[in-house]
Amino acid sequence: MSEGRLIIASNRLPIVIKKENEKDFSMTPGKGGLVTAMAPVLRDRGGIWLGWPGITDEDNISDKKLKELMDKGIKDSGYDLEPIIFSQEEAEKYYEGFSNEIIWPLFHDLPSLCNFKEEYWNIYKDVNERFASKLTEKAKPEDFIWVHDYHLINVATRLRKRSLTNKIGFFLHIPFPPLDVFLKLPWRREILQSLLDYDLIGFQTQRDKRNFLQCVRRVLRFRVQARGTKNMVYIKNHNRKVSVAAFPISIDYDSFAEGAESENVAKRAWFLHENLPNRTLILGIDRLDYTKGIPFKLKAFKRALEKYPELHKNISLVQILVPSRVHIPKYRELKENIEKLVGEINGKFTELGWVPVYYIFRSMTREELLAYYRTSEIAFVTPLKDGMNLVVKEFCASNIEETGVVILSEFAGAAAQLGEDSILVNPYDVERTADAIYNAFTSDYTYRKRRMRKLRRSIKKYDIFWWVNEFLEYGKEE
Ligand code: GDG
Repeated sequence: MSEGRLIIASNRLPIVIKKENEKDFSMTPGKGGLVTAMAPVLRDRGGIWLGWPGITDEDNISDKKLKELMDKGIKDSGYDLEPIIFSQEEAEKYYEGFSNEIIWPLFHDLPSLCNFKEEYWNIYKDVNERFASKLTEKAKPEDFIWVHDYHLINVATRLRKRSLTNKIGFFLHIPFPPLDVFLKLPWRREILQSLLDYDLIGFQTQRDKRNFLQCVRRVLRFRVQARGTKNMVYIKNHNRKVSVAAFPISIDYDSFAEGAESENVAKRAWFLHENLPNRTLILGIDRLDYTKGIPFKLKAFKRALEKYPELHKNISLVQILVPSRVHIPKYRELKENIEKLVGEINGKFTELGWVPVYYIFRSMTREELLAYYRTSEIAFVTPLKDGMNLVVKEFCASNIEETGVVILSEFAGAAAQLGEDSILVNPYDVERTADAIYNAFTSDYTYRKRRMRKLRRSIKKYDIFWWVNEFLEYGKEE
């Protein structure tokens, strides 16, 4: 690969524009790990980030206003933003439809939640074509194009049709399902063929990579060639060689560790402790999503209180639920179900001076989040399936006293890296997860210290900067 610029395409831009009223728009710059990690590379190599700023054509933003907000969002960052504004129909059928009602549930092994509609697939391809058209316009032949996630799987196919010869990489942030689940997708051949139009395909874990390779072998009957290194395999797609590897995503470890030590976070953490004295806090932070397994988690907590009376008055679950996709009926139902379970637990067990579950339904500032991470003794991370799960890594990085314990679902991508030093659970197994809570609660200091040190060391070593470099290094290989 050449040393050209880096061109990133992702569904969302690293800024969000929102219509406030008839005349006004607001702009919030993204602060996630991906933006932080990409920023230095984009600055060094120069580049462009393409994506959706969050508004549709019905919001009627003027070109001038859009440019003004874009410029403000990336000021002095050394790269450009290229907005793709969707129509209302595209937002509904490509984003909410194909991406979130088909790929998202299917790839999380929940085919019964899929709404397979041909129309969604057609609009998905159209939107991928729009990204490809913009990329063709902007990319020079030596630039490396890095496409992110399940919304844009079809982009490389569209670029190849336009005879673009750039090296193109793709990273899937969510899991790749096993063969028997993937086979249910009506467009299974097209999706696999689309992925094989990339030069490099990155998955979160070896599990996802294996699932993908099995689908390629069985559905397309392609040969898969292992190379010398453990991680990398090649697939011959006609006259091109496609590289496939696992790259577990991570966080900006230092910024969490340093943030947790800051005075403001320490003050907030102290305040939380003051209000909840002599109590072990077990923390869950999840986006409102059925893949996060929150009802099972609550049932396990309830079961733990039933089985182990010594937990009464000595432990509280802080469950932070971050609003997401709330206009979709399935998500609203999930929220109601969660709130009903919280009500049941608190109704049954609350005593004077002790509330078993603190339930918070809103977004947090980063400082608040860090204070909860720092104050809690146990992380309770039990998704039914998750590409990686960054919350667990953030909890460990923020656990500067190194005495925290992690209860982790074996179905989170993070389990491959952190499983050995966590208490692993099958989230569907309420009885054993309840026991895991008790074990975490009663685990001794030396045991906690040893394991948390190892967890933190591993997350520090393989941080988000490692991840970006690793992917781009592989991208350079011939
Ligand atoms: C997808 C994959 C994969 C959450 N609430 C607040 C807040 N957050 C931040 C957390 C964390 C992130 O959001 C959530 O990341 P996860 O990894 O847990 O989950 P997804 O959003 O589903 O992400 C996942 C990830 O992509 C990366 O590849 O790990 O498997 O599903 O960083 O801190 N941040 C703030 N306030 C909140 O209220 N500030």
